[in-house]
Amino acid sequence: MTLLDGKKTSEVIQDEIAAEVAQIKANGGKTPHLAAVLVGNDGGSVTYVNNKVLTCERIGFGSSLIRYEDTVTEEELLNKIKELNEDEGVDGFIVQLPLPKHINSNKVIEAIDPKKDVDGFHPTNVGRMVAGLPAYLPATPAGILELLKRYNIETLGKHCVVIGRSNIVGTPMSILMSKCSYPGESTVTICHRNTVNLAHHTRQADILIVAVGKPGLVTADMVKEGAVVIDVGTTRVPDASRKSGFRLRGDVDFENVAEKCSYITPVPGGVGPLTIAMLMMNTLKAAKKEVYS
Ligand code: L34
Repeated sequence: MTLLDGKKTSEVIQDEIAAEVAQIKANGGKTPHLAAVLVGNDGGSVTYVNNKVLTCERIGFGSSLIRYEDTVTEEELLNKIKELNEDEGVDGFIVQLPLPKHINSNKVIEAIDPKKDVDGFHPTNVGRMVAGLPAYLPATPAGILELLKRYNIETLGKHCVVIGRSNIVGTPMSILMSKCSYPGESTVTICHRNTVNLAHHTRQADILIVAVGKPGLVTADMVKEGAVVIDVGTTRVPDASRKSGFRLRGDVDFENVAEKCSYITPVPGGVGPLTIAMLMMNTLKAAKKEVYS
């Protein structure tokens, strides 16, 4: 079994980006700038966004963090997005999800200029991705592709089973794994809460990608010997022995599943850090006007 080391891979990618940024600056180019909008104080969201801002600093990007109480109105948020769309200093920006219930996330996402949508959530980028046109790919699926690529994992002709159909991970992941270029060329099955006999499907998987947010959902009996297992879940569960009072758990029963796998991602230190690295990659592309000229 080989551990897919997301933390290390993320650092390698960050170093590559940092070198390119240094080059851009040395040539008198503009410093890439990412802005992040964070609403409320959800512990996970605060951590992830802080990690994004810290990573910007580490690799030489400019960054701005715009925070709102969870009482912010949709109108205030839409006004900020308009401002960020027009701000020439900002190459790309994200609105961290989830948003409070009184705000329509789809409306917020649709307000973002697709050229600055480095999360790849705007329907224009989603459509362009599906059509195989240049687009910002959502960071988590892009991170998983990058991991498969950097560990030289064969995907052609493999059966890839994706559990979860979210707009952020499951749906784009399933599309990307079926594309006709590496990593892709897989036969894809999408499972979700109404799938009958989930284990029947997961046991057919050469590559199993789990993005549900239910700790321990995937047990050893559900996994084929030699499968590649990608665990996207990062749920905080209470843990009195930790100073923080919680620990992170993936959707996969790691201890027992790991013994059966050829490759597996840990949680933490798997897909999470790569999500951040790929957001940086998208921001660099935005600054270089690589996706939209
Ligand atoms: N707009 N909303 C928007 N864009 C995104 O790309 C996200 N996502 C998901 C939630 N909402 C979003 C993230 O940023 C999930 N996500 C994310 C990002 C980073 C990490 C996990 C999820 C991460 O860094 N995980 C670390 C542990 C961090 C910790 O200590 O809690 C890990 O090793 O898994």
